[in-house]
Amino acid sequence: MRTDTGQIINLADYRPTDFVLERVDLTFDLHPTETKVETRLIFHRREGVDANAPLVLDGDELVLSGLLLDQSELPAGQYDATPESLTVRNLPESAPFELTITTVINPEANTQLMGLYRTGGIYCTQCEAEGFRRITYFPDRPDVLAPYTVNIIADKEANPLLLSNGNFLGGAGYGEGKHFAAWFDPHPKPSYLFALVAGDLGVVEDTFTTMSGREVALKIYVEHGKEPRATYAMDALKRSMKWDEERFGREYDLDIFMIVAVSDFNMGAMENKGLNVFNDKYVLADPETATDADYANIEAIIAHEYFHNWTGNRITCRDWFQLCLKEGLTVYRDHEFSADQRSRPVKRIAEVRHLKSEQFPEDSGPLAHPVRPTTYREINNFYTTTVYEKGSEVTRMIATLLGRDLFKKGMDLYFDRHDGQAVTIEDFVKCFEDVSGRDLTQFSLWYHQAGTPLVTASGSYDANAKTFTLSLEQMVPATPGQTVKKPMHIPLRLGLLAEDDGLITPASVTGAELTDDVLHLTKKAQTVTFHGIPQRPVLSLNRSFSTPINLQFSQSTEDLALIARYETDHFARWQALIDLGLPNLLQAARDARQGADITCGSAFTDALLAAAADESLEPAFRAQALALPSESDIARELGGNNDPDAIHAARQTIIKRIAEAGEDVFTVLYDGMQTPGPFSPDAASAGRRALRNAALGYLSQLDETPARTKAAYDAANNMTDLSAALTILAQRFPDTVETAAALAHFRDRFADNALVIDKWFAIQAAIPGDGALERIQLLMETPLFKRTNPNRVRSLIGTFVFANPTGFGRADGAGYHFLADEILEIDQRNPQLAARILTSMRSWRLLEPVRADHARSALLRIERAAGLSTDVRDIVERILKE
Ligand code: 0A1
Ligand code: ZN
Repeated sequence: MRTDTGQIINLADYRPTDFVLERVDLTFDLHPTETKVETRLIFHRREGVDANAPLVLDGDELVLSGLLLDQSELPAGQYDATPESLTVRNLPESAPFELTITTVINPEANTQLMGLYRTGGIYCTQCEAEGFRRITYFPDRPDVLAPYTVNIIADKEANPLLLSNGNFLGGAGYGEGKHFAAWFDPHPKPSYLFALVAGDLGVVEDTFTTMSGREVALKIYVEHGKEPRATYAMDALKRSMKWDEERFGREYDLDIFMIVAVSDFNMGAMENKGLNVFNDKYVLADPETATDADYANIEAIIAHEYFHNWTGNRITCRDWFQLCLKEGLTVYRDHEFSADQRSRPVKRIAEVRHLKSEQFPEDSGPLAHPVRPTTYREINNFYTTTVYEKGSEVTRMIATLLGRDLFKKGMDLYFDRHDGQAVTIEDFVKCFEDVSGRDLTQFSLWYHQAGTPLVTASGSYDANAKTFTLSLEQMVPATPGQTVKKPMHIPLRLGLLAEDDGLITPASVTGAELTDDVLHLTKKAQTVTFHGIPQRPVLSLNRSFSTPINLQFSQSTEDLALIARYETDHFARWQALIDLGLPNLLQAARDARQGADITCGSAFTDALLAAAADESLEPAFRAQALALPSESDIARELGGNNDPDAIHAARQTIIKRIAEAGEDVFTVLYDGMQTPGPFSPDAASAGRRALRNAALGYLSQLDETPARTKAAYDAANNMTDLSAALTILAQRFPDTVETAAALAHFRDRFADNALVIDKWFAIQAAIPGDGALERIQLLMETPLFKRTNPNRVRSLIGTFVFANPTGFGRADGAGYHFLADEILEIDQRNPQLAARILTSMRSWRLLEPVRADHARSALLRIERAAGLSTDVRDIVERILKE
């Protein structure tokens, strides 16, 4: 394991390599514990580089077992090899030269799942961000692009399949029960996009004919017997390929596109050129074992990785500071794809929910960093919701500022201008400046300033002057390393709603630029006057969440109720319902803390139930409306001195009040929202299931016994309904025989399906209350708990620490100390996984003092432990920093 070196990498230190890599030839002789890798690299010295400059290659836990320069041995003094680097001196001044490097690595022992490792009996690689250097010495950085030839030799019986990037060149027997295959990828790529897979897998095959008429072979490899569960992923892939042609004019560029599903993977999936590797959770689905959410995730992640072929692979990042160049843009592209495939407003609501519950806390805590950071210690820790989701929001704002046509032109220019290059955020933004003539200097602060801007708004109507005046003020909070902030360019979509009906169009606007419905807030404080307004308007602000800000805008409950009922922007309707509900939840949490009675305003319940019952609204929207902000969302909004038990009690009481007020509505929905006929994962059917299960959740609050929910469990004929019923049983009736029976039944029925057993663990890990920790510890003793499988660890330990605030945050601090023990344990094997789970502590300073003290001492225990990985040390030190 790479332990901490304390080395900080700074963007300001970037400079190109001294040597240009012309081509790469790799030969792998695969063996579970002794794989021999022969790497032939052709370099030449970059023009202008000192003739004495040595070549320095990266390594990580490597041992050099052979080195040739132009096929000849080197004298000992001409090179130095350590596990972390290979330095070669006295290289030709200008002529190209060939370096042949031999390393021997042990895939079986690779528990970090970075580099070449074994999972489920197959060989598999993960090279982003710095995994390639665990295979061979190499200039392992994204601005070194070269075409690759890969030869794979392996035992034929155990590994009938030998895959790598690019197009298949050929294969043959290799004596002694071995065979080999050769692949060539003509598209110059950085090492992080390299992939190799070998083993024995089943396949689902199809073809896609591109817009210029080329036929591409599509193959999805899965464990034998799981082929039928990969057909939805194949369908999603074909839809993604078509969509990228239609929307962005992007055509696929190899003869074959492959996806391999593996069960041990640190992240969701990886966009290796022509050979994506996926966590099997995001490939495998059938109605019996996958929920509607699983289907939607598969569709989105298949699309995301495929879209990387252009945004990430053909045009890549100059350095890892530019990660958002590929990730923010590709998330934006997959969001747009899902919006087109499903319901745009419902998709937007889901995105914003996710952004607020994951990215906003990151941006307001000790781990806050700009979308384009300028310094890092461990790049693995920068695959964050800020880089991904806020990065996507920034791209969305460029589209909002420019409008659809100019945005498309800017993207076309980006693809034309930078194809085959490794570029920066500045290069990306320049394309949009060039096509629009707009100066995006101030806007670019979105990439450089961390922290969620707070916009305060107030409006007043002057009936005599027929004007509506809107005062806006922005404040960007201080974040680690950035205390002074400049005003940002904030594009606020807005609508002036008439109280009777429709939208009011102002005759003119002064004080700010308004393009269509986008108001440009660019100063610290700005007063905007809308002229020619015949009646008092109801202002709908930040429609579609056009900008990722916190908005402070006091609106009357009447105005919010009007927006909730009549806005044509359905996202704004949902937001208005949240704005009506949140004050009730916050007050309830404060009251619960004081032991006072909890109340809930009828304006909120009325509006919520009206939306739930409104048949003109799509069921998926109504289900979203009924899902109240989570306990963590409420904690974030409370902003400090938080007591998870009080928040839980408050939220539960409000849910009960809604259930009481809406019993009739929920009964009608539960009876009426059936989805007759065979299961279909389409968005409309999924929406009906979501609404029906939301209704069941509320109804269960009124039930004295689990009978109704248990009946729903018994009647379920798909995983969405089955897991929803089991979740309600576990949450609402945790200690009943019915719940115990359902949990046992679920476990026995799906014992041989790891992805479903992950759900079984997660459902139990989320059961609130003081007893949760003991439950987790018991579950860890069961033979089904597999410490080496990241999905399993995330489903049990991850769910507990991220999604069970009362159980994890119990007042005696035992949850935090459990986490500390687990982090130290996991870190020995898989630092990336440990560091990610540790981020669950990022908001510890918002806890009330007793819990905060326990949290601090658990964190200090981690910080003081010997032999921490760079990954964990980086996170723990940032989290603890004053
Ligand atoms: N580029 C991938 C995410 C990814 C990053 C790192 C990984 O291993 C440490 C794996 C995948 C994506 O955006 O999908
Ligand atoms: Zn990505």
